[in-house]
Amino acid sequence: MERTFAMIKPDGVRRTLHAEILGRLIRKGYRIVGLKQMVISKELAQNHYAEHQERPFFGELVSFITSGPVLAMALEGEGAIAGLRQMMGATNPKDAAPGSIRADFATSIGENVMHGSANADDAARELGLFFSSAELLDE
Ligand code: FUP
Repeated sequence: MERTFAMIKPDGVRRTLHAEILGRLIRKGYRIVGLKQMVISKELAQNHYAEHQERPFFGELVSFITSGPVLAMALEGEGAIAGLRQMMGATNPKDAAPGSIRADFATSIGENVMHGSANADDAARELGLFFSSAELLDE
């Protein structure tokens, strides 16, 4: 069993895509072990996206992700890290596989509806940034 961090970004929350996206994740078989709608602080955003801090889009990325509430999730399931990435599709919605969340709901690379941890190290780091262990269901 793996755990991964997922998040509906402010564009997806503003568009009330909660049920659509949670429905897909639950039907896939993932267990929602943590869930909260929250506004990300600038500090948390900079930490979460630290790997991009030298990139030209970093300022816009931080300002977008803090622009309104996100829905933060901890998901559990077999192969959940890679499986979620497959369900999300490529970062740029124009390259995302047909039927993926980004292909179906997003048009812009900056506002691409959803985040999912890229690998096991990121999953552990991001789950720790967003959730305390008391907020997560037991295994
Ligand atoms: P992903 O793991 O698919 O979310 O993609 P990245 O970690 O590469 O990028 C994180 C976020 O930075 C993306 F969701 C959107 C933003 N981004 C841009 O705005 N422009 C880019 O060229 C690349 C990423």
